[in-house]
Order: sequence, then C-alpha cells, then structure tokens
Amino acid sequence: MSEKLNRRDFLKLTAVGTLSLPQVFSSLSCRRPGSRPNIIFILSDDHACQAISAYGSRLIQTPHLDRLAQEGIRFDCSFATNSICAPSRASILTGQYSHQHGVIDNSLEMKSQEGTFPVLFKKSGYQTALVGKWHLKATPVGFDYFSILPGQGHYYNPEFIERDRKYEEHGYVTDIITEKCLAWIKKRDKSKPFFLFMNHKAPHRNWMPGPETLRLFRNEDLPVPETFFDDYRTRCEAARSQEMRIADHAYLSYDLKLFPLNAGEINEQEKTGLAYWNSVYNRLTDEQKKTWEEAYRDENEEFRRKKLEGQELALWKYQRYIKDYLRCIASVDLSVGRLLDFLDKEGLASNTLVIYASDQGFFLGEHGWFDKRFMYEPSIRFPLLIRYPDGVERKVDQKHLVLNVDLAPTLLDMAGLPVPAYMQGKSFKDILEGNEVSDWRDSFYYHYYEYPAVHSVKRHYGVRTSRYKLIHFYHDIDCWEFYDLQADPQEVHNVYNQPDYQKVKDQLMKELNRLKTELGVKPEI
Ligand code: SGN
Ligand code: CA
Repeated sequence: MSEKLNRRDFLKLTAVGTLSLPQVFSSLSCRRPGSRPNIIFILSDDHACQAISAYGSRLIQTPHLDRLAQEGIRFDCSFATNSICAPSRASILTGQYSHQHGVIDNSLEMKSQEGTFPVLFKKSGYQTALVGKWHLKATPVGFDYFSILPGQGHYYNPEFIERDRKYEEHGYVTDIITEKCLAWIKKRDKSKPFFLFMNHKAPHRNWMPGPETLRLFRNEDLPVPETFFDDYRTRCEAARSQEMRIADHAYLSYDLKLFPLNAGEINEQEKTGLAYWNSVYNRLTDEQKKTWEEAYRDENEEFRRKKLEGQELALWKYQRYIKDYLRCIASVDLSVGRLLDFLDKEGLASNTLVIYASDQGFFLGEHGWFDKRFMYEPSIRFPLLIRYPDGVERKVDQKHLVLNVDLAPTLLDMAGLPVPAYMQGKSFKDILEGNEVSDWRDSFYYHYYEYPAVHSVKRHYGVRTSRYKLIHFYHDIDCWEFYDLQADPQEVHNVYNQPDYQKVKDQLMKELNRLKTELGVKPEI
C-alpha cells in the first residue's frame, strides 16, 4: 500500500462488503453432522473494546472485526479476572483463577501445563499450533507446532522461538504472525480437525505501527475521553499513586515517538525511556527507519515549535498515544480480514470456529491513563467475538457475565470434550447457541496482585455484578470503593461512604465473601 494513502482510502480499500448477509448464511450451513469444528483463537494483547467499531468505537473503523461480529456473536460483558497479561493467559488456558493456576503476576511461571485446554485438544486427536506472543516463560506444552515471540517480543524484525531453533524474521510482527498462521493451516494434516492459537503482540506498549498504517489519522484530532482530566477526588489513594498517566509517565521517545530527542529534552525519566527506545528503534533496517522518520518528522517539528504546556501538552501526548495504538489495531484488523478471506477461499469457513479476544482491556485515556490492571471497566472488559457457523443464532449478548476462565470450558464443550472438574470457569456453549440459560452467574470475583511493580497499581480485589462494583485496595493501604455502574458508568463517583448505598453494599460484601469461599481464595493472598 502506498505510504501516502489517507485514512479514508485505507478504509475503502479494506472495507468488507463482498458478501451479503443471506450469502454468508447459506455459505456457512454445510458442516458435516457430527464432525468436530476447527478452532482459530485470535488473541490480541491489550485490545480495548473502545477500539473496535462493532463495539461502538468513536475512534476507529475496524471493518474486518466488524464482519466477525456481524457473522457471529458479540459479547458485551466479557471480563478478565486479573487484568494483566500472563495471569489472564494462564486463566484462558487452564480455566482457573490466578490463585489456582499460580500465575498471580507477570513474574511467575505456570506450575504445570498438563491440564490446559490445548493439551486436552491434542490428546483428543486435534492438531494444535501456537503462533505469536506466549509470555508464559515455560516452553509451551500441548502444541504440535509452535513459533513464539520471546517474552513480549518485538514489533519489527522479531525473533521467534520454535522447538529446535531461535531466529529472526524480517518485517512487521502482525504481518509475520498472519503469514505463519496461514502457512500452517495450508500444510496441516487434512484428516484431523485443528486448533490454532494466533496470538498477536499488537497493540501492546510501545505501540509501534506497521509501515502500512503508520500514516493513518494524520491531521485529525481524535475524541478525548470525558474523564481524561479526572482528579480522582472521590477515590482511594491507589488512583493517585499509580504511574500510568499519559501526561506524566509516557516516555517522550519510547512511547510518544518524539525522536531523535534533543539534549534539553533528556531528563532522568527520559534517560530510561531513551534506553528503551534505542533498544526497539535500532532493530529497524535503514529503510524501515527512513519510513518512520518521514512519518513523524513534520509533526515532531511542529510540536517543538509550539512549546506546549499543561493541559495542552497532555492533550498532545494523548493524541500521539491514541493514534499509534489505533494504527497497531488497524494492522490487526487487516490480519483478521486476511484470515477470514483465506478461510472462505480454502472452504474452511463452514466448519471453523473463529474467536477474537484480548487478554484484557486497556485505558485509552480514561482517567488520564494508559495500561490496565485496575478493576475499572476499560481495563477489565475485553472484546469477545465468536463466529460459529453452524446452528448458532447470530446476535449480541449484552447480558451474561462471561469471564476469561470460561473460555477453556467453552471450547472443550464446543468440541464435544468433557470439561475437567479442576476448571473453575463454566462453558457458555448454551449461550452461544441461543438456548435459555437459567443458572448463569450474576457476579464475579476479581483480583490484581502485581504490586510493588511497574505502574504502581496497588493490590486489590473485588466483586462486580451487572450493576455494582465493590473494590478493596490492600497491602500497604486499606481502602474501599463502591460504584453504581448504572448511575455512574464512567466510575468517577466512589459512593462507598454514602448511606443510601449501605444495603446494597452489604449485599455485595456478602457476595464477595461467598465467591472467595466458593473459589478457594486463601485469606493470606
Ligand atoms: C511491560 C510494559 C508495561 C506493561 C507490562 C505488562 N512496559 O512491562 O507498560 O504494563 O509490560 O504488560 S514496556 O516498557 O516493556 O513496554 S502485559 O500485557 O504483558 O501484562
Ligand atoms: Ca496484555
């Protein structure tokens, strides 16, 4: 694609619209009875619902993800039980909460991979593959083939680890992961069903867009969240002591792509940022660097001319942050489009379940923040789109609280495999199939442990129902918050001390204790 392409051209080029809805339905209705579906699970890293047009994004059009939503089911109440990468991924794999699988934060290794759903799929005769971000330290178990990024991986010219080699690929990580996945599907053993775990690095920090999308959103001002200048007035200290404010904690070079930095711009904080920046930018080839320099130069020069301060400076930082984040997503969206087209061409769409999810949500400037971790909505809610071609009424589910721990049981159930008792999540196959489900959960337990650590978000746990949320911050603090999500969807009024809410607060406190007992949460954690 030409680098000069503007956003409108880009959207036109990538727009769906080749199949009308009735065509889609009829082309999807030929799965052989009794055959086990193939499963492709696309898991992106830190993709917030606010950045998908099917979820009503004010920021970006994602035509290919929207296609998946239209042809499948969009879950509006899907939540991570610990909003951070490795713990959430371990929950997805095991169907267990953090305290049960043991990966309570990003530093820990999974005790065992023996019970993960890919292992069970493989044992039952599925061919299994894993491509992209893994982040679980131990060598993956349960995959016939894997090609993973070491740790967080790199956006440009990334290294990959396979069973017997480590090597570097040239190009942009989202494109490479896509190529690898399509290649694996092509050369699979066609006599067996397959499970492919396609794990994108994007749109994780430091939000480095690919060459195709680097120039999107230029000359546009994107909407700023209403809570961007939140003063945290009613909240516990945790909201003030975090280190994830766009205005204060995003590095000028590494995060905001102000490069090269002038000597006067390098203070103590920026020294750290610059070291990170050099480690990622120096991976680029001279040609890739040239494309980057051309893409950012004019705006960076203009920024320096303006000498912004205070709120104006914070807003400039927000614009730069959000544009790069969304540019990364535009590539993920293109990848989804390529995959869906490929499935059509290969005649696989009719018996392949396609799931799109993220390991958690992300703050896109809400409360002034980037990152996740907090038990507030933008962080814990993750996108969940599922296209299951046969026998499923396509719709939106706005009601059921589904969790990352439910994904393993659901996938096993969909493949006709038993759900082991050690999995704490529940299969939502009936919800997917449009059946009436009378005994679904009406609350869930959340627990975040990674403190002290990067971003300084204090440890906390809590319970969320469809309307209320109770949170307790602990460790070096002892403070409660309570939100009425109906009256206060932005979660800016902590009403923990308001007498009007006493009764419902007591109910939630009871529910929290009930969940802790049911899930076997040890009091000392
Ligand atoms: C890195 C990032 C953090 C991020 C964590 C966890 N810093 O440490 O901003 O919160 O990963 O992210 S960076 O300088 O390395 O980009 S997670 O998605 O893996 O949990
Ligand atoms: Ca993540």
